[in-house]
Amino acid sequence: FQVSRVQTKPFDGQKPGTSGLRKKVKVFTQPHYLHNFVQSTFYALGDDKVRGATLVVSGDGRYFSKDAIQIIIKMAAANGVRRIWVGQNGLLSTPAVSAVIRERVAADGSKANGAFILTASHNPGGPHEDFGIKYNMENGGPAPESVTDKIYQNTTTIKEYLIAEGLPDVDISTVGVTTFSGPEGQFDVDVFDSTSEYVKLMKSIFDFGSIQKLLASPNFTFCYDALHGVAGVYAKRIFVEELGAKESSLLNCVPKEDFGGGHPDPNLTYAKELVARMGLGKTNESDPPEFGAAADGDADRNMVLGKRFFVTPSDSVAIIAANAVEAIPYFSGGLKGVARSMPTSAALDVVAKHLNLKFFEVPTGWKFFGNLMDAGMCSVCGEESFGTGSDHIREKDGIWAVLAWLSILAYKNKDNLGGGKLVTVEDIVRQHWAKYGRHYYTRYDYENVDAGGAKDLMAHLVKLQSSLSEVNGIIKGIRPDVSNVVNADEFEYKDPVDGSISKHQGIRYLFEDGSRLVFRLSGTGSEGATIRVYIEQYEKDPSKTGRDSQDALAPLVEVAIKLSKMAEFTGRSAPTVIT
Ligand code: VG1
Ligand code: CO
Repeated sequence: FQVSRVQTKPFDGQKPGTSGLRKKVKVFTQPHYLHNFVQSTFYALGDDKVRGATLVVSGDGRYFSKDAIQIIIKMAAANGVRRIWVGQNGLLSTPAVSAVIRERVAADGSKANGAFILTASHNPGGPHEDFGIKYNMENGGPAPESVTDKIYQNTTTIKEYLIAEGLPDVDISTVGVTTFSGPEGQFDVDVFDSTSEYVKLMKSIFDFGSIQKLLASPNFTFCYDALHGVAGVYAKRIFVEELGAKESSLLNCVPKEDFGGGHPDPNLTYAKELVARMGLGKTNESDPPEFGAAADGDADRNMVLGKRFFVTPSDSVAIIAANAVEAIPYFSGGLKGVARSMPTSAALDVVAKHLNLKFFEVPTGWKFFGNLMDAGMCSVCGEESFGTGSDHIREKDGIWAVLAWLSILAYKNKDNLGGGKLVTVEDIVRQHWAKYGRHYYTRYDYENVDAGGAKDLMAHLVKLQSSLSEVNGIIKGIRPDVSNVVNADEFEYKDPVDGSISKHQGIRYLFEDGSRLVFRLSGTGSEGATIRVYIEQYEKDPSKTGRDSQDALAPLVEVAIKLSKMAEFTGRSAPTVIT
């Protein structure tokens, strides 16, 4: 093949957000748009990291992925990349990409240097919805801000990109290697089974035998909803073929380019079918399964449900951390430390204190956990946004979280699988609250609000922080039964490993009784702005941990909405989604 140099001009707004660049498909399919971003990434990595490199290119299978993969293959060839690895049909979950980078070895012993992941994660897909792309590094984790800043800089000055236009499209539906020869020598495209590395890794972490026994037990029932995302591929392999779950326990496990028209976000609003089946919907399900779970489009998120019971993600990571050493062989030697993102509830903090573990609070987004893990300081981490994971890879991992919960259930029930009464998901959570106290928690999302109004709201909240007595005066006027704000700031993080500083990571109001209000603007949307309000209250008294969470939090919610002047700034009287 020959290399062409194509003239181009910068596009505005190619700044990667919390997790890559996400835009409407019609934006991504403009001539040169994707090309500019990919070339800017190659420039940011530098010639010595690109020439001769092995790169993974795949994603959640959303609309435009197949075209994007062919474009990236041709550009990689032109930029001197040695080989491209593609999951069969272009499918690899985000956690599987991370596993492939860390585990897969080419015939000549090379490993992958990085990956383009084609996904907009939990955002809907299809010709009128979202596409996305992000770059992951050699450690399997998202590119750090130093790299994404460089990529963005390059997109503002780019003049040309390189592409091997004459290279024929590669058949990515069939496993096998296709070899080409270019001006700099051989170039390979290796299409491989999307599941093999990932399944092998999961088997090395969990005791599949004990999970198999749990799933085979007559009194245990199971259900998994992939929301037509890429998780379906892994769910079939792992839950059905490896662990013996019934095929009928899988919902929406065929990946679709438009996620069947749905919103592939595993929460109580969007995972409607699962929610109904688990007895949490409006219809009255007579006998819901004991355990249910869902994933987002790229399978890095998870929602865990028990029979008629919702597990808050902030509780989920705390419960996994509290039980990991006993229930999961990978952690039998102990945990190196735990971490959560700032808006995630402090349930994990209490476990860390109790178990005397190193603990870290990082900004939103998975990239900040990677440094801690590479330095051997953190084993288990999580976010309130349905993200849970560990140092087995450098991404959050939806299937891993489900296997972790199944392991805990298997461990707690090892003596009563013959037909006795099971320790349920709900029992495990309630016992956890009884021991550690409960962090009532909710998040209100105001999606696609006017960007100017959102900015003004945030500015208003920052300005208020300069006088706590004024803030407390306003709060007393709204709800006299809410405690006093004792500290208010914008969260700033200094990475303990590389010393880098990330500012403006969310506005915090911290109360005397441990309650918190946090306000952030989302960095993953593709239209307008999304305001997230995180509301948390700690209850230590075991006789008071069983309340309905929206009831318990009602006073703080009212304060959050009125203090921020939500209605005035956004014109919204209610959030789009409550989790
Ligand atoms: C959201 C979540 C954040 C998560 C990120 C990527 O970001 O809040 O916790 O890490 O999505 O998740 P934001 O900036 O919109 O709040 V995923 O599943 O899109 O890779
Ligand atoms: Co995701």
